[in-house]
Amino acid sequence: MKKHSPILPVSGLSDDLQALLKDLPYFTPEETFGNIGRGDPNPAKFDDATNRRVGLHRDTWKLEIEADSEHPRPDCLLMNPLLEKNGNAIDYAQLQKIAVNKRIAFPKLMTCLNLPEPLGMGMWVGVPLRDILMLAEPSILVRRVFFYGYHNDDIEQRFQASLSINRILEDPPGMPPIILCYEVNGMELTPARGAPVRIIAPESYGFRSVKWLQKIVVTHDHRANDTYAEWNKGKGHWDWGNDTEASMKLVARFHKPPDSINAGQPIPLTGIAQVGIHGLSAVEVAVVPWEKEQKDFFKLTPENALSWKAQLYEDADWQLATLLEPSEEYTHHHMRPELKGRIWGMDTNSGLPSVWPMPFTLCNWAIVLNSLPAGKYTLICRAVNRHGVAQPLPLPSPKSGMSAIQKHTIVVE
Ligand SMILES: Nc1nc2c(c(=O)[nH]1)N[C@H]1C(S)=C(S)[C@@H](COP(=O)(O)O)O[C@H]1N2
Ligand SMILES: [Mo]
Repeated sequence: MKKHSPILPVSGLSDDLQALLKDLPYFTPEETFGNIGRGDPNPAKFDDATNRRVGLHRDTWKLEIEADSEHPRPDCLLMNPLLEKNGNAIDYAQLQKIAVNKRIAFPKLMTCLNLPEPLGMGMWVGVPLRDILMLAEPSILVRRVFFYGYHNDDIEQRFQASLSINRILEDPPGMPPIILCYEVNGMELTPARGAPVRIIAPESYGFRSVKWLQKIVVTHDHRANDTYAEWNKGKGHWDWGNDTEASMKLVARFHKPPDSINAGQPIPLTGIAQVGIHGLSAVEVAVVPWEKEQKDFFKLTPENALSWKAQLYEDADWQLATLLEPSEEYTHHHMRPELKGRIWGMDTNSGLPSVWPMPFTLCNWAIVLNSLPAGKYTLICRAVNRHGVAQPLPLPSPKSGMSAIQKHTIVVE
C-alpha cells in the first residue's frame, strides 16, 4: 500500500512545531553551508593575491578544454581545443557574455556521498556545460568528459570527476542540465563554494560538482576513473571505492531532536528530507526500544554485507509525518529580474516548483508524537518514494550514498 504524507503550509501546523521550524531555513546561508574540498593549502582559504596568481580570481580565471593526450589521435578528439597557449581559453568575462542568453538556474541540495547529512541547499545559476563544450568542437570519438579542480598540479591532490558526453549534451527526463556555475543563492560563489566557477551536476552527489574548475578533458575512454572511485581505498573501514554512477538517495533526518523529555508530554519533531530521483511521498517516524549505537556496517564481513535487512524496521509502528509546502523563498528567486523565466522546473505563475516535493531538493517535515512512559527509546525516521519504496531501499549500500535510517536516543523522564 502506498503511503502519502499530507502537505501543509507552515501556518497549518501547531504552534510548537512552528516554533521548531523557525530556525530551519530552506536555502542555506553561506555561513552555515558545509564545505568539502581537498587541498593543502586549501583553495577555500587562499587570499586575494594567491587567487589572482593561480587563476582563481574572476580577473585571472581561465578554463581550458583539451583532448586526452594519452589517446593515439588527440588531434581527432577536439577540432578546436581552448587553450591558454593558443589564447582562446574561456575567461570569466566571456562566460558572463554567454550567460546573458544562456543562463539557467535550478534548486539542488548539495550532499556528499560519504556523509549522512546534506551540506546545504542552493539555487545555483550558471551556463549549460554543453554550450561551452561545443565551442571546442568535440568529435565523434568523444565518449567521456573529465573535470579538474585547481589542485590538479600535485598529482596526489588531484580532484577529478567525469560524465558521459551523452549526459552533458542531452538531459534525461526530469533533470536540469549540467552547468558551469558562478552563483548560488543570489551571491557570486565564494572561495569555499568553488569560486569563480564550478560544475553543478543536479542528480549526483557532491563529488561530481568539481569546485575551482580550471580544466576539462575530453576522452574516448569510457571509464569513470574519478577521485571518488579510487580515493577511499586503504583508509580503514573505507577499504573500497565508491559507486560513481550513483544518483542522490532519498533520506529523512531529524532536525535537532531532543535528548530528553518529560513523561506525559507529546513530542514535537521536525526534520529534513533529501529528495531522490523518484520523489518523496511520505516521511514516517517510529519509536523503538533503545538500541546501542549503530554498528559499523562499513567493515566488510559476511554478516555486515547482509546486515541492511535488519535495518528495515519492518515491524516498527511507523507514523506519517506532515510534509511542508515549498518555501516562499522560491518565489523570491522567481521574482529576481535576472532569473525571470530561467529557473528550471518552476511554475511560471506561482514561481513555485511544478512538482512537489521536487527531486534533488529538500523537503521539510514535522510530526507530534504521543507522550511515552518513562524510559529510554530510539527514535527512527524514514522517507518513502513515489513508488512506495522506503529508505534505506532500493540501494542500502553506503558506497552508493548514505541511506541508512537515522537513530536518535531519547530519554523520557
Ligand atoms: N576541486 C574540488 N572540488 C570538489 C571537491 C574537492 O575536493 N576539490 N570535493 C567535492 C565533494 S566530495 C563534495 S561533497 C562537494 C561539496 O561541495 P560544497 O563544499 O560546496 O558543499 O564538492 C566537490 N567538489
Ligand atoms: Mo563528497
